[in-house]
Amino acid sequence: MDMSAPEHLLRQTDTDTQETNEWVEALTSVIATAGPERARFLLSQLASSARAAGLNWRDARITPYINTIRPQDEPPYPGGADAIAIEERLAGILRWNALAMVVRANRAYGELGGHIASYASAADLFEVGYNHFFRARSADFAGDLIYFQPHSAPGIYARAYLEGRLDDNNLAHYRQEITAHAKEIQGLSSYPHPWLMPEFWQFPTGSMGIGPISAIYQARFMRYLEHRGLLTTQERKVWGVFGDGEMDEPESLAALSLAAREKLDNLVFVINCNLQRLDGPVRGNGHIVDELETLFGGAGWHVIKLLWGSDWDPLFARDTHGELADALSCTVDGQLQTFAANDGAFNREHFFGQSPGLKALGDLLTDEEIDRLKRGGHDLKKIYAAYHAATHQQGRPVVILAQTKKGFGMGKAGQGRMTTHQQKKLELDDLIEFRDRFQLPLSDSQVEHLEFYRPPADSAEMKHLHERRAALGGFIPQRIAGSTTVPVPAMESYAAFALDADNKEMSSTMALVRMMGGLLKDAQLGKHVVPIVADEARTFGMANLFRQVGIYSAQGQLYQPEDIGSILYYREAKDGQILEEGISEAGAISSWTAATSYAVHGLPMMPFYIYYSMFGFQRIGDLIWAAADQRARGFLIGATSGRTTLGGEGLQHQDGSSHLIAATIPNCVAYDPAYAYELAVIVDDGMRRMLAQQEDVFYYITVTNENEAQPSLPPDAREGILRGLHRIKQCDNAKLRLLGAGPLLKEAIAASTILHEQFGIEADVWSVTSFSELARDGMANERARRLRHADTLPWITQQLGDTDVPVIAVSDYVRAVAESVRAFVPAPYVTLGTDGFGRSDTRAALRDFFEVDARWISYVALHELYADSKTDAEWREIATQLGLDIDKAMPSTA
Ligand SMILES: Cc1ncc(C[n+]2csc(CCOP(=O)(O)OP(=O)(O)O)c2C)c(N)n1
Repeated sequence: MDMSAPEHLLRQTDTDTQETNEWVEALTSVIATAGPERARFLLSQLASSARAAGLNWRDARITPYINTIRPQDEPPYPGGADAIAIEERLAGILRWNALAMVVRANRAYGELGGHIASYASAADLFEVGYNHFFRARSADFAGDLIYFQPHSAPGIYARAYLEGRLDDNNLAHYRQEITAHAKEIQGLSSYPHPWLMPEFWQFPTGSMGIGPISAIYQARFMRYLEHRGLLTTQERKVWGVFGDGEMDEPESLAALSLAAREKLDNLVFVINCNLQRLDGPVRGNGHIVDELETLFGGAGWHVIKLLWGSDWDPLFARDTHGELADALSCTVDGQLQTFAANDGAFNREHFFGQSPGLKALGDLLTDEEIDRLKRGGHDLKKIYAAYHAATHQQGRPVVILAQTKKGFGMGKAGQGRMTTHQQKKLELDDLIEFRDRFQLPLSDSQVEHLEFYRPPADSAEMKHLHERRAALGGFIPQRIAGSTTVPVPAMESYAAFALDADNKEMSSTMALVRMMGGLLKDAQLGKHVVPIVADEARTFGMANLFRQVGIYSAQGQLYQPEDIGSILYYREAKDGQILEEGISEAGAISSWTAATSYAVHGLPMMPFYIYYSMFGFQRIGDLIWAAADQRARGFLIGATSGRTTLGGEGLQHQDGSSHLIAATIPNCVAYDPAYAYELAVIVDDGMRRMLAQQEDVFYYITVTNENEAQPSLPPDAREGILRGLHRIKQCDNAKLRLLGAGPLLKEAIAASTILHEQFGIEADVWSVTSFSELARDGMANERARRLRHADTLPWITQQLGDTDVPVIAVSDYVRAVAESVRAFVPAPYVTLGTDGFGRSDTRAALRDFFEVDARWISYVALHELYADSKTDAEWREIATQLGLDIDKAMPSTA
C-alpha cells in the first residue's frame, strides 16, 4: 500500500445512495434488536460470501480519522469536572517548570541542550497516567512499569518537584550532573539513565527504539516469570510512552507480532502522535496515525485512535453526512501541522473554508474557540477513556495513537513550528504568553527569572496530586534495587569436570553448556538461571537442555513434535525455562535485559544469552549499552568466537572485534578464556560478584567450538585468571615471553616448542584471559601513581617483572585488543592479531592467512630477538624453514 498518498483515505464514490442506506439501516436495526454479536456474525458471513464470489474484498485496515471510542461510550471522569480542572492546571504548571528548567540551563550555559516541545505535547498523556493509572510499587503491589519518552524527561522531573521529591537545586542542575555533584546535589540527567540516577529511573530509553522493544520483552518476561511460578505479576501493566517519529526505528516495530502472539494484555503503548519529529513532519504527505494503525492492527494489537477532543464532539454530531470526518481523513499530516502552528482565523479560512458544509460548522465557533479546539491527546476526558479501555482489554496488547500538537501552548514561539524540537530559548514576550495561556500565578518578574513554581501545600492542586499518588501506591518513577540474594553454589558442584579435566578433549562451548546444565540442576540457583538463544541452541550443543528444562511457550505445546521419540526432543512447555527467541538478536538481548532487571521485580535472575559472537556487540551493541546503563547483571556468551577459530564460515560470521567493543563498556567484564578451568573460575566469580555481592557488572565471555585437550586447574591460578594473566609454562633462562589469548594460546604454546626444538630458544608462555581487565587495571594504577594516591603496579607489570625479555602477544581479535596493554608491559612488546575481513577456510589456513599461527609467532619472536643481526637472506631461510610465505599480501588489505 502506498502510505504516502492520501487517496487511500478517500471514500469510494457512492453510485446508489438509496441502496446504501437500506443496507446501513438493516445493519443498524440488527445491532439494535439482536445485538453486536449477531451484527459481527453477519458481517463475517457477508465477507465470506464476498470471498466465495471472488470479490477479493478485505476490510481496509484503516478506520476513519476520528476517535475509536464514541462519546457515549466514555466512562465518567473520576472526580468529574473539578478534577479535570485541577489536573489541567497541574499540567500547565508542569509544562512551565519543565520549560523553565531547560531555558535556565541554556541561559546559564549556551552549550546545554534540552527539549521543551516534546513534553509540552505529552504532558496531558502523562498526567492522566499519573493521576489515574500508573500504579507505584507499594507494600502489597509490585508496581506498573513505565517506559518514558526520553526527551520528555524535564516534565517527569517537574512532576517529581511538585511531589517534593526534587527541589529547586535539583531542577537548577538539569544537565549539570558534574557541577551538581561537586556541590553534593543530585543533578538531573538529560534522559532516563538508571546508571546516573539509580534511585529514580528504571529504564534507559534515550536511544530511540530501545524503549519500545524493551517494553515488549519486559511484559513478556513478566509472563514467563508468572508461568514458571517465580512471580505473581498481579495484573501489573507495562506502559510505554513513545514518539510517533520513534516508531520509524526498526527496533520499535520489531517485536509487535510477538506481543500479539503472546497475548500480552499487560502491555499498553501510548504513541504521542504530534506528527512531528526533529527535522519536520513524520509523514508530511500521509497520516502516521493510519500507518501505525495498519502496522499495529495487522500485527494483532488492539488499536485505539485518540484524535480529537470533546469540543469536536458537537461538530461531529452535526456532521451527518460525514463531511467533517472525510475532510480530516483527507488532510495530510504536514497540513495538520500547519493548522497547529496557526490561529483560529487561519484554521477557519483554510480548514473550515473548504466547503459550504464545513464552513457552516466553523460558523458555530468563534476564532478563539477554533483556536482552542483540542486534539485528543490534550483532552483529559478522552485520554482517560482510552486508558480505561486499554487497561480493560483482554487477550491483546493495546496501542493508543494519541494526536497532539508539538510544543502545545508555546504559541508562535513553538507550537507546531518546524524547528520546535530544538527550541530552548524563549523571548520574554513568549514566556509571558505561555504564562497567560496556562493562567499561571506568576508575576512578570518571576517569569523573566524563570522561577520554578510549586503551589502551596494546602492548594487544591497539591492536595489532589498527593491524594491521587497515595491512591496509586506512591511515586513513580522510582528504582528500588533491593537486596534479595540467591546462594551461589560451589563451582566444584557443577564444574568439577572442568577443574579436573586431566587433558580430556572438549571445546569451551561444550564446557559452558555442561556447566549451565549443572547450574540448572542446582536446588537453589537452578530456577533463577535463564538460558536465552536466538535460534542457535543446536549450533552450541544445547539441544539436551530442550528436554531437561523445556522451551518456554505461553501456550505450552499444541502439536506432537516430529522428534517426540528422541530423548532430546523439541519440548515446548508453559513452564519451560529456555527463552528461544528465534532469529532476532535484538529480541534475545531485550529478553536478557528484562531478565537482568532484579530492580524491577525484586527477584534476582541469572540470564545466560548465548549467541554467535559476531552478532552481538556489532549487531546489537546499542541494546547492550542500554543494558549496561540499566545496571544489568548476567552473562553474555559470545560463542563460535574468534576470527580464525570459526573455520569455514566466512567474513560475516567470524568475529575479530567483539572484545574491542566490550572493553568500551565500563561495567562489562570481558574474558576470552582458553581453557575450561579458566571458564569455570570466571563463571564462578561472575556469579559471586553479581548475585552475592550485588555488583552492577555483567560478564561477556567468548567461547569457541574448537576441541582441545583441557588441562586441570593449576593451584594458585585463580587470581591470575580473574585479573587477566597467568603463567602456564615457565622455563629456565627464558629469552622470550609468549602471551596467548583464548583459542590462540595453543599456537603460542606450539611456538614455544618450535623455538625450543628448531632454534634452541626457551620461551615462557602466559595465558591472557582478559586484555580489557589488564588494561583497566593498568590505567587505574597509572592514574593512582600519577595523582600520588598509591604506588602499586598494574597486574601485568608485576607479573612480567623487572626484566626486558621481549613479550609477544597474540589473540584471535584485531591487534588493537592486545595493543591496549602496551603502556603497562615493562619490556619490548610485539602484538599479533586478526585485522582484516574473515573468509572461509580451515582454521589452519586462516591462521596462516592472518599470520597468527605457531610458525608466524615463532618468526616474529625470532625477529624480535635478532632483527639486525641477520641478513635478508637469512630471514628468508628461516621463513622457508618455518614454511612461511613472507611475500604474501598483508591480510588486512587482502
Ligand atoms: C537512535 C536515536 N537516534 C536519534 C536520536 C535523536 N533524537 C532525539 S528525539 C528525536 C526526534 C523524536 O521525534 P518523535 O519520536 O516524533 O518524538 P517527539 O519529540 O516529536 O515527541 C531524535 C531524532 C535519538 N535519541 N536516538
